[in-house]
Amino acid sequence: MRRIKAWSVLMLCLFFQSLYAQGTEKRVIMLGPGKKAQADLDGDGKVEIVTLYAKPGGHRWAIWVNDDKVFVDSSSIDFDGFNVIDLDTTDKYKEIVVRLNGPCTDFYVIYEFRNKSIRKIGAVGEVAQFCGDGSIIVKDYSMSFWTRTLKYVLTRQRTIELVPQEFYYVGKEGVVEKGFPIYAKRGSKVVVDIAKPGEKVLILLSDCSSEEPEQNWYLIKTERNILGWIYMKTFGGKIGGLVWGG
Ligand SMILES: [Ca+2]
Repeated sequence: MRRIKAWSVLMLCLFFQSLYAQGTEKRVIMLGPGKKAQADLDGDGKVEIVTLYAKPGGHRWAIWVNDDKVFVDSSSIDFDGFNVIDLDTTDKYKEIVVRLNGPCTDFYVIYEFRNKSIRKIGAVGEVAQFCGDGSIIVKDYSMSFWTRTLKYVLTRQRTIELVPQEFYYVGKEGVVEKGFPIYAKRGSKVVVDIAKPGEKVLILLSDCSSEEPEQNWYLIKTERNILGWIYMKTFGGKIGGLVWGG
C-alpha cells in the first residue's frame, strides 16, 4: 500500500515537473493529431483530457476536451502540433497552444478553456519562450540584420497583448566601409558626427516605426562615443560585419 502511495506521489511530481518544463522551455514539445494531453485547464480540480484532430499538414483542426468537440479553428498555414502550457503559474488555469508551421516561420495560437468552451486568447509568431509569469518573449527574425525581441503579456482580461516598446534593442557592431553622417534627431538635418571608413560603430537601437525596413531610424554610436540617428537606407551596405538576411 505504502509503495503504491509513493509511486502515485512520484507520478504526480513528474506530471507537475513536465508542466513546469513546458512553461519555461523555449520551444514547447508538440503533440501530433490524436495524441492526448492531460491538465486541469479551468482550475476546477478535475483534470481534462485534451485531444486535437487535424490532417497532417492540414489547415483545420478540432479541439476535443474530454469527449466533446468544443472548438474548430483554421489557418492558411499548416497545423504542426499542440500541447498544454501554463502561461501564468500563479493562476489556476492552463492553456492550450497550437503550433502552425509556415514556409518561413512557425506561429503559435493560444486558447483557454472556461465554462466548458474554448476561446482563442492570442497568437504569437516565430520563436516563443513561454516564461510562466504571464509573459511571452518572442524573437522576431524578420529584421534585416538583427533580431527584434518582442514581449507579450497575458492581461487581466485574459488576452495576449504585445507590449509596445518605443525602441527595440539592436546591439550590432560593424566597421564602416563607406563614410556617412549621423544626425542629432530623427528627421533633423543637424549632423552630430561622421562615421568614417575603418572605424568601429555600434548600432544600438531602432524605432521600428515604419513598415518599410529601409525607412526605420537607427541610433548609432561612433568610435568617439557620439550618438546619432540614421535611416537604414543610408547606412545599408556601408557597414561591414553585419549579416544581412531575409
Ligand atoms: Ca478542470
